[in-house]
Amino acid sequence: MLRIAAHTDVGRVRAGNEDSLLVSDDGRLIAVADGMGGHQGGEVASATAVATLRAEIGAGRSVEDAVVTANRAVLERADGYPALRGMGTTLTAGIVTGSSLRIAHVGDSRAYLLRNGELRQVTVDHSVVAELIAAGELTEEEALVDRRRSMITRALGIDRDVAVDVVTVDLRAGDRLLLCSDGLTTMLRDPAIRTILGDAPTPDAAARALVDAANAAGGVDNITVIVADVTEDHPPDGDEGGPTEAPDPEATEATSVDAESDAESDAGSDAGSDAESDAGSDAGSDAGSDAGSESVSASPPEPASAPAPEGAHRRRWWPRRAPS
Ligand SMILES: [Mn+2]
Repeated sequence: MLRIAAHTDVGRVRAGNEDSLLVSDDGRLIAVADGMGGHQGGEVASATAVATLRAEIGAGRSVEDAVVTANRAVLERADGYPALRGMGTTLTAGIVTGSSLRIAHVGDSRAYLLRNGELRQVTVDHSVVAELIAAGELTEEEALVDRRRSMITRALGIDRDVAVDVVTVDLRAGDRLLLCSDGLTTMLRDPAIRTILGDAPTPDAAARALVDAANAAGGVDNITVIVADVTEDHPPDGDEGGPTEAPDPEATEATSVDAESDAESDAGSDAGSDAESDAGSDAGSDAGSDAGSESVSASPPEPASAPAPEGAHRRRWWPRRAPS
């Protein structure tokens, strides 16, 4: 089972926190979502995604089906609210089943595994820079300062169909898991994350230390982390599956861990100028040695055409597919 701590922080630049997180009461379901969109859109999108995820898992759906439903929920939430149009969110969700963690993932939030002192990213970023790195057109170093670094190639809330990556991690006692939004990973490189994660005595200490370090490095974005330690005893295998009636997303509320915030100044605009060229091919999805990876509900790619939705500042949608 997991011993979990979660922490979210507005950072030092943004005016509001558009990240959402979820830790279920039974400690089996964890998720991070990073919203995008003007006005309240980003907050609404990420909160809608995690609330829907929780409801769907509660209704017995698989984690990947729950993410597909969360996509529709974000889309439908914007219906009739022009201010919310164009909102979207990442979602990285993990559920413990038996002795493994099944992760469903869309966007550039991340899941990491720290095992025997080694840190491994177990999700693939759905971002322009990750695709360029995979294509050999950009180095990791160049990506850090590339103005396209906040552009994502997959998100919930953009299209009726969404491709969801699924990664399964076999858990071992002593493993430490990290789910985080890009507000952590744009501030801290993997070696720094590994050191902080490895040194902290408890998940709570690790979560706080990671947020503190991201803020110390600038805190230019909202920072959300969930740290989970795998302990010896696994609970009886949970039930995943078994159809039930449709859940009401409004009936549940996402767990949110509020953090002290020192928001100041203006959210500013790191929105660079707009799209050019082609985002290149899909990033390969080699999630590492003992993590199986697959993709579900893939939809055929459509030609890029529409511009990024107005108001989608900060986190930006890369319009490889025309938003419906
Ligand atoms: Mn972010």
